[in-house]
Amino acid sequence: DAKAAQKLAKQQRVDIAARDSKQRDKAHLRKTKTVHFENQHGTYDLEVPYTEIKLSDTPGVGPNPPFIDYNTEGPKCDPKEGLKPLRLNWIKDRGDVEEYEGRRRNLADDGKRAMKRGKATKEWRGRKHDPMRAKDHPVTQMWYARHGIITPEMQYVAERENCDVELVRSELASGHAVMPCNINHPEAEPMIIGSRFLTKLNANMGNSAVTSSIDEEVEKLTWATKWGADTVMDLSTGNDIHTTREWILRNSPVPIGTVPMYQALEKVEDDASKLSWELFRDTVIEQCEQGVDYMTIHAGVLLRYVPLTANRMTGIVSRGGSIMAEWCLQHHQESFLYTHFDELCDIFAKYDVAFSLGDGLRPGSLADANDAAQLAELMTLGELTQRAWAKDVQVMIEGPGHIPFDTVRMNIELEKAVCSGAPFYTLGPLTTDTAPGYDHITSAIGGVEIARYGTAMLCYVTPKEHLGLPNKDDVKQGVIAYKIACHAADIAKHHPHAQDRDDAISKARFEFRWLDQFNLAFDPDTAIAFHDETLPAEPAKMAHFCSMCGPKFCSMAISQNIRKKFGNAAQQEQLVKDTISGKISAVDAAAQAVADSGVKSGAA
Ligand code: IRN
Ligand code: FE2
Repeated sequence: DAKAAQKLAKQQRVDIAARDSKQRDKAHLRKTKTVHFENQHGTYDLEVPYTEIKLSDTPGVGPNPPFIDYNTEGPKCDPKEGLKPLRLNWIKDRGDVEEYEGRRRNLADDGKRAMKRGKATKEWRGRKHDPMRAKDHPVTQMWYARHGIITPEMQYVAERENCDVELVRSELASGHAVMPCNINHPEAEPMIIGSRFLTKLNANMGNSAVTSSIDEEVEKLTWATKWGADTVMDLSTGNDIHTTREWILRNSPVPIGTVPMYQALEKVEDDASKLSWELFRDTVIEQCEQGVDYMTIHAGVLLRYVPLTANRMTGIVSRGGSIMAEWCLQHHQESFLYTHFDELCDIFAKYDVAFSLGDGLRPGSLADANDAAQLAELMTLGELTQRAWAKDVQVMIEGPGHIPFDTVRMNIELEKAVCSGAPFYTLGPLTTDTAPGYDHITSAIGGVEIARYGTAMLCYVTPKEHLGLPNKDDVKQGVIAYKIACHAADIAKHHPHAQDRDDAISKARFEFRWLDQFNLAFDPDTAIAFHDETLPAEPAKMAHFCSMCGPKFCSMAISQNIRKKFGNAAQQEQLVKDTISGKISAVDAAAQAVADSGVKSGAA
C-alpha cells in the first residue's frame, strides 16, 4: 500500500511537471524577426530570434503588451540531423575561404562504432562538410571590423542586443568585445561578449571516462540553452570525444568552447610529459575544422611562475594549468603554448577561433587569492593579448576563482588595465570556500559584483562544484543562478531596458495576474510548482491573494484599495507636498553627512 501511494504521488508530480512546462511553452513563443541587410558581399534577410512572452489583460483597464526577450534556445531540430547552417552563405559570399579535405572522419562510421560500444543510440544523418579555412587574410570578425566591413553577423548581433551596429563594429575592432563564430560552425546564432552589451553566461558540460552517452550530452546542451546559457563549453574527457563534439556542434545554436589540452592529454594516455607542440597543434586544428568557436589556452603558465604556487593552501586547481605546469617541470622548458603562441594565432585567424586565455594559476581558495602566481600570470595574459590582436585574432581573458568579496572589483579593474580592455570571463568568482553543495550561490554573489564593474561573461558554477559531475538539474540550477547574476549586474550597470522585465513582473504581481508572473519568471516551472504546493486549484490562479498572508490581509490587495482611494494624480501631488515639506532639510543634512564621511558612489 505504501508503495502504491508512493507510486501515485510520483505520477502526480510527473503530471504536474508536464502540465507546467506545457503552460510555459504556450506563453513563451519562439519567434524570429526578419531584417533586410545589404553589404558589399550580398543581400540578406536575417532571421533574428527572440522570445515573445504573452501577457494577459489587466481586468477593467486593458491589454498588456507581450514581453520581448533575448533567446538562446535556437530552433527545434532532430538531433540526428542537426541545425540548419544559417551562416553558410554569409561566409561563402565573402569569397575569402576555401573548402579542403581535412581530417574529418566519417561521422556515420563514428556513430556506428559508438553504437557498437553502446555509447550512442542514434545514428548521425546530418550535414557532412569539408572544413573551410581562410585563403589569404584573416577571416576573423575583428579583421572585418578593423577594415570597416559590417558583416551580417554584426547586424544580427545589433538586432539581438537592440543597439547600433556601429557599436558592435567598433567594440570588435578595438578588441573590447568578441564574437566567437568559427566559419566551420555555421549553425551558431551570432552573439557578442563585451562589457557594453548584455552580460553573458557560459555553462560547462562534458562526459568523463565514467559517465554519459552522446545523446545525453546533446540533451544537456539543449537543456542549458533552454534556460539561457549564452555559450557552452564541452569539456569531455571520456570516450568518443571527437564524435560527441561533432554532435554537439551540429546541434548547437550557441558558440561552443573547449579546452583542447584535455583531448591532447587523452591522445598521450594521460602522460603529460609526452605532450608536444606538434601533437597539441594537430589537436587544435582538428577542433578548428570541426567548428569549435573559442578555446581555452593556458599559455600564461610560465616555467618561472610554477614555483610561486609551492606554498599555496590549494596549489594549482586548474586542470589545464596543472597539466602545463607538470610538462614545464618535467622538461625544464618554457611552455610550448607560450613559445608557439604566434603560430597558434595564425591557426585561429584562419578559422576565426577566439582565444580564451586560461587562468591556469587562478586561486582555488580564499587563502591563495590575489597572490603573486595569479598576478604574474595575468601580466603574461596582457602581453599575449597584444600579440593576438596584432594578428587580428579575438581574445578574452579568464579570471578567478576563489577571492574575497572586497577584492572582486580590484580584480576586474586590474584585468582591464593589464589586458587593455579585452573582455574578462570569470569563473564565479566564489566569495567563500565554506558552502560545498551551494557553490552556485557563493559564486553568483561574486559574479554580480564582477559583472557590475565590467566582466563580460560569467562561467557558471553548479551546486556540484568540488563534489562531482553535474547532472541535468544541477545544470539548470547553475544556469538560473547565473541568469540572476547577469541580470542583476545589467540593472546595476544601467544597461538600457535591463529593468523592463522586473517592471513587467512587478505589475503582474500587483494585479494578481498569476500566470503572467510565472511566465515572466526566469524559471516558470518552479514558480508555478511552488505556488501550487499550497493552492493547487485552478481558481487560485485568479485569486487576489496567495498562501503567504491568506485572503484577509494580503498587502497587495490592501494597497490596491489605497490606490483606489488616494490614487488621483492631483491629490497625490498635494499629499506628497504636504508630507515632505519641512522634512526636506533633514534629508539634505543626511546626504551631506554621507558625502562628508567620504563614501563614494559606486558608479561603473
Ligand atoms: C573560466 C574562467 N576561468 C576558468 N574558466 C573555465 O574553467 C574555462 O572556461 C573552462 O571551462 C574551465 C577550465 O578549467 P581548467 O582547465 O582551467 O581547470
Ligand atoms: Fe574551486
